[in-house]
Amino acid sequence: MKYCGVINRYKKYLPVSKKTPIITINEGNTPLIFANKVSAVLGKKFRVYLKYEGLNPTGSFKDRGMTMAISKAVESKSAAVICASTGNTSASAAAFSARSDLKCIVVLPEGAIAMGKLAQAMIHNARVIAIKGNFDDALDIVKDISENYPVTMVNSINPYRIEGQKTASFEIADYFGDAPHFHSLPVGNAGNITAYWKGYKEYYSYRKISRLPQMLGFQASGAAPIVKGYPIKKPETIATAIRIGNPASWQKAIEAKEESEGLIGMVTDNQILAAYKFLAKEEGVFCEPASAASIAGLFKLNKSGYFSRVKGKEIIITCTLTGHGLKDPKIAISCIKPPPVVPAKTRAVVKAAGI
Ligand code: AN7
Repeated sequence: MKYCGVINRYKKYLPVSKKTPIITINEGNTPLIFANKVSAVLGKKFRVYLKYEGLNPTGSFKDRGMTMAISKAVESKSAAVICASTGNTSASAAAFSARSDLKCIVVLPEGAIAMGKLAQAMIHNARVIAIKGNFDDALDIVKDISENYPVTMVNSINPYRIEGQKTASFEIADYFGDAPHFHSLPVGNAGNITAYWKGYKEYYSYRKISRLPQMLGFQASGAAPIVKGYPIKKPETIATAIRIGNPASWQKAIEAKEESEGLIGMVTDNQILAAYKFLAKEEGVFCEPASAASIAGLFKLNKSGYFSRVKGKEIIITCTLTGHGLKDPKIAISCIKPPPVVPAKTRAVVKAAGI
């Protein structure tokens, strides 16, 4: 059967009708990759799978929610959409707007967006505005504008975003024929953990799965308002995607944690980078730093003995790798030594290669 994006595939579970014009770039249908070496770290009975959302058309999970938000914006005859973003939302909003006739306005924190994401928003022809403030300031402004001007907000406060993003849980459940035992993912504005939990709960209510996973969400320790219990005025982390001090879906994230008997924890930038490099070096999977928080979190929990209490023969853990590594080439390059430069001679190359 030909694949035409998440709305076509999961229409039954989404608030769309025959009248909804479906704006799609064939998002979704991303691979679940078995992570042999991550699993080995946790122990024999653990099977860790990576939901590689970096393989979406704009390189992040945001496309799942954006196909819904933009389709509904077009259905309601909106002329323009607006979002605040740490980068990926803007890249996705710009791309889906380009496919429709929507004007796309993007408000970004100046100097805090990974280069790939900024390039995407601009090449897809969004009106990009950088503010002298952080993501939380940008979100406040965008809320204000969408309440007072005829523009549709496409941040994850827009309920259609969450609806689209929940399809990632459906794909995982369809793959295994049931839910995983644990699901780990990074938490920024907390839209995605909200969406995944909603998806799993809906599938459970339709009896498509026989159990619910425990949700494990991870913030960066310099931007961990939910863990600390108060908004962070000046969030800081190398994982710019999740550099958020006052998440919009804060309460929903707490519900996901409590209802699923999971947890929301935090990982340091060093732990994030270690997991990021581990995935690249040991699994051949390149994700952006924020995405690696899901694996850094697993490693941290594992060290603390969290998984040793888990009963069962085979424990399936899925981890969302939310964005592609190429989004943030600067970070990758800063993690490695520059290559040696040698004379243009076979002998010199052989020697430098250590053959
Ligand atoms: C790679 O693009 O908030 O907890 O404005 O880009 O649903 O916010 C991005 C968030 C994780 C956190 N990983 O997801 C934005 C934005 C990556 C991300 C998150 C983001 P949420």
